[in-house]
Amino acid sequence: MNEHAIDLRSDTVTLPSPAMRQAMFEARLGDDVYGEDPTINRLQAMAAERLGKEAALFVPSGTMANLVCLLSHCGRGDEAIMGHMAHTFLFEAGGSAAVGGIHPHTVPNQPDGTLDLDDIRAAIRDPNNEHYPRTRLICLENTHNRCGGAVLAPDYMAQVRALADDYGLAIHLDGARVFDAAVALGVPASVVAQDADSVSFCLSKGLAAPVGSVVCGTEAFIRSARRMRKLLGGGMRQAGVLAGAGIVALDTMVDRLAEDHANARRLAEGLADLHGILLDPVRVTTNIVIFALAPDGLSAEELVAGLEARGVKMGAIGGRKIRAVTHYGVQAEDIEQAIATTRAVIEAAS
Ligand code: TLP
Repeated sequence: MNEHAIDLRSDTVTLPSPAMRQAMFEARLGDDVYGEDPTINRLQAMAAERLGKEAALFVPSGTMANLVCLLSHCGRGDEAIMGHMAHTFLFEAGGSAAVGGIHPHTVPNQPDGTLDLDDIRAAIRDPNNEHYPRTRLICLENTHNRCGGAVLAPDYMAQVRALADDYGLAIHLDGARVFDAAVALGVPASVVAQDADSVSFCLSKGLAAPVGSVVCGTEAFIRSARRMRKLLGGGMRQAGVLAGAGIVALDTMVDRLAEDHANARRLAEGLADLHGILLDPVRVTTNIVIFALAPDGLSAEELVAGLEARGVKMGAIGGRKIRAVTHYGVQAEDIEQAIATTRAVIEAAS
């Protein structure tokens, strides 16, 4: 067995590279609430440029990034349309409702992460009917976490944009893994984000920075997001120590995401060959592998416990499903080890 645990629970477990630690040590700092931290200002300018937007804002987490965006787009009682598997709906503690009084209106996520255009259209309210909340926003997620890292294609995004324009709605893109989408599509991240009014992305997932996310949009939108960040307590003073790592992440960690995608595909192929694992490897196009266990075998919790006892970590995500995520801390040989260990746990139980 490898001496180190092979941790496939999430790409959030990545540790900063030596170059990031050095950049953190050397970062020039100032008070960012005064807008005076040169390292944060540089990261924000880089992020806006990469995402093709006018301006950007550094925030502590992906959760806060999405929340400042929703609070900037919607007032109390306004409605935001989102997928029933959206991270904003499932895993952000209901923040937009709790803090912003925003009414989430879910429509089904298709297995490829999209929302059916007819479902979106049917969810949009008649603004002249006083019984209804006012529809303001459509939220999309790219790549889509709970849909197995699925990538939304630019032409799908363009169709949602046209629909949103017909009804005067804004689009927010939860792009926590937007660079994974860009690498998988072979396009710049600005193309992935071009049809969204606002986009959030995480530095602390596949890009391996220790902390931080960035919100991008128009100058006016970012002024509002900045106010919302303050309201949430997310103004962080000399946070250039964090942004320094973020700059290195943008400079050095984007192209290597292709390695994570190859590792995820290999993991999916290896797992799909095992008895009792239900998985179509062709659907794995980025760094997330979600598979199900056949009804007559081990439960997800049992398989995860068996793996952990042998030094491989994956996440049971409800029902008979398990998630494994590849990242900077996982090498090709770890993937072979993870497949062999999964085979051993399944064989030991049968
Ligand atoms: N996702 C985490 C968990 O919360 C599930 C993970 O391990 O994948 N948007 C998307 C699409 C995300 O996947 C996540 C985190 C977030 C937003 C929130 O980011 P953080 O954790 O920085 O608040």
